[in-house]
Amino acid sequence: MSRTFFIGDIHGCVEELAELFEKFSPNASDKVYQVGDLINKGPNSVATLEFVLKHNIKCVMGNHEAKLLNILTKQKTELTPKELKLLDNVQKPEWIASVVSKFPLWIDTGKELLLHAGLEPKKKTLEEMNSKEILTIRLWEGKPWYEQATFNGRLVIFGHWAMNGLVDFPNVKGLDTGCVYGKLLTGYCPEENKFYQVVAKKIYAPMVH
Ligand SMILES: [Mn+2]
Repeated sequence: MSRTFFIGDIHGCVEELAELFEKFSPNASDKVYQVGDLINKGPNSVATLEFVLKHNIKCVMGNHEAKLLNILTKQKTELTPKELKLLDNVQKPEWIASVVSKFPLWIDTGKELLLHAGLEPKKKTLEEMNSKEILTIRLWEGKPWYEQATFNGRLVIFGHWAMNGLVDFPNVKGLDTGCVYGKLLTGYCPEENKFYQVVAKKIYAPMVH
């Protein structure tokens, strides 16, 4: 039986990504996906994307990829200090942009729905949802979005919420376990109903929002 593997937020932690990938050890018929936020904050955004391309890992857009794409549409003089910092944190921003601009906002495998932050409650279709919410939602009216939204019986898989940590309910899995903050990189295989985890080699960035 072929397996599916979903990987959480990487933020340039390519060594931990390689270790997690090795732990899962996909064969040729297995499919590997990633929840977005591959770049920025951590040690090596370029090597992370090279790894993803080499191993045919299918990724959705994260808010950090979207931010970089937005930054590159502006003049340098228009950028905020935070935007300049992002640009400074990634090597080869133009090359990164050419790769991540192809990432979709969501991937529907027919069994699982993969997106970066979550679903906007009270909307029936993904097309109706605000893309900003898909990329950044955490709370909706003061409560986690996943207590208020489901999607056509799919297992919804998301990242983006390192402070909240691992989310493990039958219909929803949250995979951002803060690797770049010195915690864990997490993957999930639905066929095995199993989480795979790797401990971060160090604290690469302080946990702030
Ligand atoms: Mn994010």
